[in-house]
Amino acid sequence: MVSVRTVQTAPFDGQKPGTSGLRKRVKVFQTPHYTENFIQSIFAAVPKPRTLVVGGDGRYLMTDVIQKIIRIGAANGVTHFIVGRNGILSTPAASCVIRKRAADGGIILTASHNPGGPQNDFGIKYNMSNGGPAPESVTDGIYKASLELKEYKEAEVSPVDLAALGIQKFDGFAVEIIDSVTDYVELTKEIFDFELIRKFRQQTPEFTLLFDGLNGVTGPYARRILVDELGFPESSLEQCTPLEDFGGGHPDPNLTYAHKLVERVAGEKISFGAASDGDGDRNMVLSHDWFVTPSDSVALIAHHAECIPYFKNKGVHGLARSMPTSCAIDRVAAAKGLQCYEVPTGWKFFGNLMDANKLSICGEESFGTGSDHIREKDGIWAIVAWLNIIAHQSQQKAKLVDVKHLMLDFFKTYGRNYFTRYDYEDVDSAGASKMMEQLRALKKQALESSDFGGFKVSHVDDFEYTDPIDASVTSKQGVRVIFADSSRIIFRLSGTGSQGATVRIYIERYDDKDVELDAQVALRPLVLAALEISKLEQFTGRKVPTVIT
Ligand code: VG1
Ligand code: CO
Repeated sequence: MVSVRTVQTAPFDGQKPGTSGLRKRVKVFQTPHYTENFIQSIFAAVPKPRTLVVGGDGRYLMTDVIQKIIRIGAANGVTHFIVGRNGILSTPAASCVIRKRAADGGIILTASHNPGGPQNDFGIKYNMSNGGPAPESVTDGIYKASLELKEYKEAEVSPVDLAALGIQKFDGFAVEIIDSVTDYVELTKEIFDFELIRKFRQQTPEFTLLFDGLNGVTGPYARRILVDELGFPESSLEQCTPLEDFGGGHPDPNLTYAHKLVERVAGEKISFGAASDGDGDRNMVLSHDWFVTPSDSVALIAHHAECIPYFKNKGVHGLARSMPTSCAIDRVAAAKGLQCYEVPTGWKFFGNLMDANKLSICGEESFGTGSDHIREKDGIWAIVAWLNIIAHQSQQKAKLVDVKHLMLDFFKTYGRNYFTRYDYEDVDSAGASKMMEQLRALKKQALESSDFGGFKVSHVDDFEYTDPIDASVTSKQGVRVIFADSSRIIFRLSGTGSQGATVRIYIERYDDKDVELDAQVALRPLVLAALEISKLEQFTGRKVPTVIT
């Protein structure tokens, strides 16, 4: 057995995983013992893993932390580490590898769409043997362990060569370095009709594609799938080299941070533009004449699911969305006679439903879309799903059915759920908490007697979720103000930031007649109502949002 040393330490405050793992400034993770403490707390709280998948989005500090995980993991009973080459595994690829290789769990190193580099963010997340993020019962256990920790154990081994594919044997454990992309590409090929997409691309030269990896982890995955497998030209890829600091950018696929893509798609009249975030689980889809909201995207995929071989073969068992996500997908579920679940924000809440075979397709308004093929949201999956649908529809109609026409057709069937989200980043935490307290105290009667541009309030609550499978209850998930015409305003605080607080306001309105309005115009009266109800400016001092999506 390899020799193990025990290191004395003291607990740190605040090692509480948020919506998706522990996210802090790199500098915090560099505090002596900070990272080791958290890793040891994971091993103290989760069912003892013997086979553990390790990888991340390539951001600054990642390879150092992988070496620490190997040392501490080996000292805590892990006998087989499966690590992406050079540490690289996108979040969906890590989920895929855990499932495919029947690992006991995985540690994913990412702060997702948060900027990277020495001055920015790092993150650590634990996934269970189903490939999905640890549920709250487990993350609460990790936090509790972190508060009581007095020592950690580490195996005394020299650093592992993360670049050499194959198995490296140590005394009592082994480290297997795998290609970062292969397992994931194989799974993707089983899900979609690659042959159909290839044929469509060959026969439709006017269909142009541009994918922007935002210098996150998805570049190599996109190249293998879009270029090598589907035959799109190399020039369809932009910013597809993973960089430690994402080139200094914000690897978040939305209209604000993916502006290079947005400008090129508009300027060059590109038919299909797409982007993914730092760790590859988010996606954005647009064309030169249409921006697809994530809420509409998942609804459209659900509507057309049967043209995707995976769903054609397995069937669609149910749909779901996070609470703030627009209700477009509910309409698809109703039309297809499927159950539609509403869960709190965060992908971890979909896992139980998927494991119980009650959920096939789901999404979040925050550019997260996915299915039960894995237990994470999956950026590339969503993009290929769109290509599969476009190829299929175009074949059916014997002409190019583009993004805009797909969406307009969808609205003709279901009407349109206009949606927008306003984010106020890095606001004073005390002010943000006071604002939420005030919102929690709101009463329907009081709101009804005020006038919000003619909107009548029908329901106010702080969202609480009871998991239909294990009956666990998650409360205080966001204040909802629902109006008589089904419009909604939702207020919640982010659980992924590393500094201050981020206030999110989600606004939605349904219209079955005017479906081609500008969303900001269509939602303006509700935005004003939201600002009035929340007294946001009074509590936070902010006049304008940092990001509108
Ligand atoms: C945000 C999104 C949420 C998403 C989470 C993780 O959380 O709103 O929908 O699941 O990020 O996504 P919050 O608590 O900041 O609103 V990712 O791509 O960071 O793993
Ligand atoms: Co992400």
